[in-house]
Amino acid sequence: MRLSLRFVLPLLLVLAGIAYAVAPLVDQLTLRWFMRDLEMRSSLIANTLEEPLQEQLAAGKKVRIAAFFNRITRDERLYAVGYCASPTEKAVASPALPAEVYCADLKRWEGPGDHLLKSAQGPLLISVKPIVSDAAPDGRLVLIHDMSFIARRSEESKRYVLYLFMALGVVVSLVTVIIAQISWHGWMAGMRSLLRGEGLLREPTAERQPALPEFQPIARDLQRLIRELETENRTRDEGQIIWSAESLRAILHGELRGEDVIVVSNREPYLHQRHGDHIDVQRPASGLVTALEPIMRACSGTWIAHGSGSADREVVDQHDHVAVPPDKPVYQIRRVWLSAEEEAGYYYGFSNEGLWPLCHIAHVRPIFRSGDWAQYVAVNRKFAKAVVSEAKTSAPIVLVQDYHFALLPKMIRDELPDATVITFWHIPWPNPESFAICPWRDEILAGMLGSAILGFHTQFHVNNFVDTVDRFLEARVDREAFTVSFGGKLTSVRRYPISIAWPPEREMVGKAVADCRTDIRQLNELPPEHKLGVGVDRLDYTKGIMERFRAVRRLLELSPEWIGRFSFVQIAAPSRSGIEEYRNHEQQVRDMAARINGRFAGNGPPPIVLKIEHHEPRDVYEYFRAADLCFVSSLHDGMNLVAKEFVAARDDEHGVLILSQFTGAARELPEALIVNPYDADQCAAALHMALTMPEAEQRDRMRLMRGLVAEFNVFRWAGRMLLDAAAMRRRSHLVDKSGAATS
Ligand code: GDG
Repeated sequence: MRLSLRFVLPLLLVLAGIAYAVAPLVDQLTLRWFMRDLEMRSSLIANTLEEPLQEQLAAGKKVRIAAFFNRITRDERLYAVGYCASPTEKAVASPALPAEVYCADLKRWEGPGDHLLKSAQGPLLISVKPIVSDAAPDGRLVLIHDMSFIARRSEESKRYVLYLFMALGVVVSLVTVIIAQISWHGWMAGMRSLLRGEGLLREPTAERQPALPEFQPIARDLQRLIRELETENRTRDEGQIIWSAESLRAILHGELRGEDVIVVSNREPYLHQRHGDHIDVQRPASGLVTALEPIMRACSGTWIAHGSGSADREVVDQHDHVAVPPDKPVYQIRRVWLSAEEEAGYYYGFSNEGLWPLCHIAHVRPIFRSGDWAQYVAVNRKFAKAVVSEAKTSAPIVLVQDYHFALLPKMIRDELPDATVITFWHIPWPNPESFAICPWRDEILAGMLGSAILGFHTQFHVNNFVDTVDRFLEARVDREAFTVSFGGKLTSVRRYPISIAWPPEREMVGKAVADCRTDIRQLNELPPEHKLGVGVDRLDYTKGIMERFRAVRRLLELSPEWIGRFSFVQIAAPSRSGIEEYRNHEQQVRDMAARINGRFAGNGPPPIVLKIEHHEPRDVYEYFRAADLCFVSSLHDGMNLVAKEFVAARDDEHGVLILSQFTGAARELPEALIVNPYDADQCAAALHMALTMPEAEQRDRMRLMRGLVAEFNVFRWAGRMLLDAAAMRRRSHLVDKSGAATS
């Protein structure tokens, strides 16, 4: 409506202007017409009068002539009539002849020029016609017409012109408004339905008109164009996107249009544990779970995982589903049950005694048993079946997580050729020589290459993988595009550095830093001003916990002023305790902590506080906020999320991160104090530097690191992978189409 008014008002103004300009022209034109008519009329009257007038003149009856003229002027338009026999004589005329018209001056009213005379009665038109006889060779008949009727008519015609333009304006405006409204609504509805993929492309229904077949190709092209533009814009604007659960959800909704998203991981995001007569819900200590949980919340898909909680079977429905998170369910877990043999062979054996040490350079020998391998194959197949049964379409997007499922991508592709499998390998990938010791290396590589996208944390791991494939498989490797073509299928191998949710959940950082400092020190019986370091890990030999303790010992040796003034709290979540190597490692960690504490006993609080137990995430964050420093000393780590969590926890911009150079995180957080965990002296120096670092420097470093984690958060990690998958699906649709067109 506003649009219409915006158009109509100027239109009316323009029309009024035109009317104003046109009216005088019309006036002049009509005046000229009338004068020409009157001239003709005068000639006609003169011709008619000539004969009777000649007779009267010949009879010399001037009085009768005057009476005759009088009669004629009863015509209301003929104002006066007169006759001049010669310029020197007085005119014989009807009484109304104006004084300005006299015989001696008749030349003035003859010939071209203005013959109008303005009198008190109004304008008069003077017309002089020769009436010649032998007696009066210069005789002239004067006819004077009353022109006041012309002025009246001119007023009327001006009025009519104005009315005409007003009516025209109203009609044009009405037509404009009606057309504009109809077109706007129609156009908007059309565009809306077109953008929704409806309308022209939809089948006709009772309410909807049938689609015009000739418009369908145009509509399709338009839709495709719009989508391509959207995608291009998004790619161009990606740097501008503030990645959050909402923006991820919005982008995925637009890009994947509610497609079927399935996650497969060994570890489930929620375990149900029985404690006596009640069931507890536990969130496991796992970087992978920490990273994927927010994505599932954003996508509302299905997460397939090993049901390993003691009460897991009690809470699922008949399809082995349970809705989570328990307080506000938004997605579902599909639990897969494993026998003790399967778990022993697939999980503890091949995955954690074989692949885990194989991929980490932590100087623990991998153990490969054929029995474990058989279970690994069988369990991968079991999960592949679960994927097929959970898929709602023939082309789901399946996010396969980690080294437990190296064979799964190919198994899924064999069953669902249109599925898009994205595999993320959360741990490092070794160089080809190291990987070559695996007896089933070719099967593992071929299994992984069933993925459309294969992701690692760092470019270094990407390069190692591509080198390994190049060395051992008959595959075509493109090192520019980082793609591998194997068995006629293409896999894109890319770097997707994982991260954490940003901003951290409110309940994690809700408690003030000062309160965290006080409470944690009280809880651990430490003085209020005691310096505190913290480490949080699964109890795993790759995390370098012993190297960390060695560094603390070295600090106290090199800088004894810290004895009794500094303690290091190590939170270690028990992990894989079914494996001997892990049990031994736990024992070694306990022994070492005890030895160091023993050595410095009697000087106040112990240097090492070892807490081998599961902590709730909120408790972990409370430690992060209470500490002066956080020490991550992994011997080898894909990424290490603890480093990023510590940074996220410190909204006070204080605290120092000491970070092993062998973590993926070290590439992203150079403002941390980067150390070699094998170098105890260097680590001790870093500890001392952290404990004495001025607040301003702490703030500067922390600010930069927080900026990076905020920007490169887990939503970006997931979004980037899923957007790449969506682009890949679009490309393959195009290839399929052009293939069909040319075949
Ligand atoms: C693999 C890769 C990669 C630790 N103790 C407790 C606890 N945690 C949480 C931490 C953190 C997670 O566990 C550990 O994450 P990391 O990244 O450090 O390590 P991995 O478990 O080895 O994860 C690793 C990761 O996958 C992601 O791709 O970064 O390189 O090895 O979130 O806070 N959480 C709770 N209680 C604990 O006692 N609740």
